[in-house]
Amino acid sequence: MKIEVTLGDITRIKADAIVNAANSSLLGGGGVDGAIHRAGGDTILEECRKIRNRQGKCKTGEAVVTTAGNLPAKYVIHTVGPVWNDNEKESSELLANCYKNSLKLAESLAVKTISFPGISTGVYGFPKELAAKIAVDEVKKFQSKNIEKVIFVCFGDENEEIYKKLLRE
Ligand code: AR6
Repeated sequence: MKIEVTLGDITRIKADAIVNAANSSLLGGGGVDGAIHRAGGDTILEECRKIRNRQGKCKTGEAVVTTAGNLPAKYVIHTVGPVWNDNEKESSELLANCYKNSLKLAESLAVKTISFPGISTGVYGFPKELAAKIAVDEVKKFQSKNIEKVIFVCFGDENEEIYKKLLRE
């Protein structure tokens, strides 16, 4: 799998699947979640509602998929990151699960390209360097037949430098 790092708004990045840093309600919120629902349109929320009615809330670390509405993608994979709570081990495992479960779902949908935001690194307060290390480790560990490219989309120079440094190592 090729790994790319890019700076910008994830709603504008072309990829088969884009990952959303959602919350357990699956009914939208601020940050990247708000941007995805705004740019993608109502069909994403409608599908999220159906998933909610079927399975209830989405647990932390898990992932569900909807269509991508008006976004330049086929799917939005919604995953719920952990709120950083100083229990580094527990938070790290949960964040790793977000990447693992999103990649598994993408793989099952025969996705070739997938873009990730920095899950949990906004209002959920996860330290950015540790989050990027977990993201890169999980992608490198993942055995894929279908996924050709993973794009880490950074929303600020600081994050971009963190990923680039990790990928140089
Ligand atoms: N494109 C790419 N990255 C973005 C964008 C964007 N358009 N907007 C923000 N980011 P956050 P979380 C970055 O807070 O910490 C929501 O209300 C941002 O700079 O969106 O997982 C949900 O509904 C940061 O690096 O998500 C949940 O309630 C990263 O995306 C809660 O926030 C994640 O920031 C989830 O919190």
